[in-house]
Amino acid sequence: MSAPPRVLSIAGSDSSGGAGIQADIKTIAMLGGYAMTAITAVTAQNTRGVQGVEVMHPDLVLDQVESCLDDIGADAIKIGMLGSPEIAMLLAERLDSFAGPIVFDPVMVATSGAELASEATIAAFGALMDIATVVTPNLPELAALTGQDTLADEAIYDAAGELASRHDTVILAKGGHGEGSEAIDRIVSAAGKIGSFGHARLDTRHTHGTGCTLSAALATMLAHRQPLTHAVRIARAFTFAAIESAPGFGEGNGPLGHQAVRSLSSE
Ligand code: PXL
Repeated sequence: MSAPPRVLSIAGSDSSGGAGIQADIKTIAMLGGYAMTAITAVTAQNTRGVQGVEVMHPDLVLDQVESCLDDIGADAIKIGMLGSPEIAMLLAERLDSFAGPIVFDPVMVATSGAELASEATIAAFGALMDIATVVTPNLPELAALTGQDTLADEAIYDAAGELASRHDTVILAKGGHGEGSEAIDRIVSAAGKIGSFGHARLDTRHTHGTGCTLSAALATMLAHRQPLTHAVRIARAFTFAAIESAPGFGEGNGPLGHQAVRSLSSE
């Protein structure tokens, strides 16, 4: 058996196991990758909300990254919750020389509504978008990153294109927070539209960790050396299947059912 592709997740810990580092490890492992982690913040959290947060010292975050890259190495990196602007800036500097794909999920708010990034941290997102291969904002995040309150459907491509050009990256604008019966995800590079994927909107409150799952799945498929649009296709299929397999835990926005999804990487 050949060695699994190595994926480093740099993100926050979610004690309830639905989002953040925990969702990433489950996703990476289910898709045949080897998961490593650098924890930026520890949250006390459940399906109802976030009860506490402690952000790691920036040096310890960087030490975790260094420990992984210096010895085992990584075929792809996923970046999620950052914790502080200092952590964001240090990571941008350190990962500028990383040769593999970097997926940056610009996490701002949890599904429960809890704030996961301060304004100062969001202001530092630009440096990470500059070094990212793909950035995966949802619609509220895309609006915020382009200085708008909300985004009409017709404005999504332009906003994503503007962001892609400004940071010379690819934007996967996730449509899950939009209106209508179909959720449309759009992929745009600095050179223009790459494609779009639609899926019937799923009517469920169990979506805690959906963004983390999608970005970790995308990083894993890129680590498997899949071309970008195919990697997005598999990552979406995995995420939708995990939503459909949600165990129904908790009184709020429950976790996905990562364990129920098998062998999508060989599809
Ligand atoms: O899905 C956003 C997210 C990212 N990181 C952590 C989280 C969440 C959502 O709850 O808890 C640690």
